[in-house]
Amino acid sequence: MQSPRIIIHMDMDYFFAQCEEKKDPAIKGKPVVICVYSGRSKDSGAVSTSNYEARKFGIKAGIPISMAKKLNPDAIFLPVNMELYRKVSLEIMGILRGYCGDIEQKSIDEAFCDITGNVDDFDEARTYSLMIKKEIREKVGLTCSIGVAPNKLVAKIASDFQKPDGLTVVKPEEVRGFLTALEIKALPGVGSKTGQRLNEMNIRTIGDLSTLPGDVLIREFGKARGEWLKQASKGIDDSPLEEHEGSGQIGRIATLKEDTDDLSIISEVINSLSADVYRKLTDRKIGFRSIAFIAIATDLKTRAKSHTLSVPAKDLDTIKSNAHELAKQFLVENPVRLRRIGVRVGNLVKEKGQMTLGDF
Ligand code: DGT
Ligand code: CA
Ligand code: CA
Repeated sequence: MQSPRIIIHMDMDYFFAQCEEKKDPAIKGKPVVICVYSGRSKDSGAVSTSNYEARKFGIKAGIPISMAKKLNPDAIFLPVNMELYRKVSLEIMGILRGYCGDIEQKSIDEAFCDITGNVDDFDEARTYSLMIKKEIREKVGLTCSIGVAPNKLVAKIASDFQKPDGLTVVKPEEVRGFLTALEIKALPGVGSKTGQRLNEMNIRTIGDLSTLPGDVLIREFGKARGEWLKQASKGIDDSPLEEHEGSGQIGRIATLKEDTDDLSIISEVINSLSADVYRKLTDRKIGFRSIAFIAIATDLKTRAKSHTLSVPAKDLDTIKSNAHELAKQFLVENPVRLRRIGVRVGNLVKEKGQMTLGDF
């Protein structure tokens, strides 16, 4: 039998509002509301998000700012500051990349990581996730919630299960039991319309949904959607990670057989990581402008050393020679023993010119 994948879904807690709390600790503990002002009149616009104190008053994403002000006039109302949130997001994604071979960034505050190759089993995945949470808390100063499961679907549901600052691990044999009692709206992709229709059919929980015959679902929702609902209700999801989503980087990370500062051992691993990265590049017919050597020392801190080329390249030799040089420099500058190392290329370019985020 094929061994299960181990997938992490990380989602930051009340992200925009938490960034603001971090920036101005004086507002922490008070209700904080982040607003998108439309500019039409003083309070026209909608709430982007709110912290958990504000949510207690019913202030949540999507409601009009005027309504939020009625629900709690004393709350702290702030305009969105995307520049700040993007900067924080970059830091967080950088930390995640240090832990995961493959990462798929889904939005500004969430990502999937495949850690199958980084841990032996789901128990170790729990410890690993705690390390990620700790590093994000210590370096960025923010909390997140993590779900660990054999696929993206269940990992996403799990990350939402114990918010904020949560960690939920669902082993393969626990998937069905975990989902059974959850309301159907916990399934990502089941919106209010599908939810309402299912409620009319007397389906309230994911367990209820899993007992419906597939052909009933297909008749009701069409073939593709009906089949998806049936599979999802059983926690089945084979969708792969789309690693490059929004990231503009391709990288591979491996754990060394033992902690070392021996350049000859490290060089060998660099060769195989470079070959992996090169394969991914050629699959997608793209080139790169920057190369980084990633080092995770025994203190588990992720450090990177990178180099930008004057012209784009797409060959294996350039990846390898630069990665070797960067590793050598790194070890001269940092007298540490390494636990994991990685090779990453960035500033990806298509045949013609620079890729934009929209290309991913
Ligand atoms: P959470 O995950 O429940 O602790 O809370 P958030 O605020 O992190 O919610 P999430 O993950 O759905 O969204 C991440 C950020 O995206 C959030 O901090 C603000 C923004 N956002 C979410 N929903 C909306 C919306 O309806 N409108 C706008 N403009 N921004 C939104
Ligand atoms: Ca979030
Ligand atoms: Ca999110």
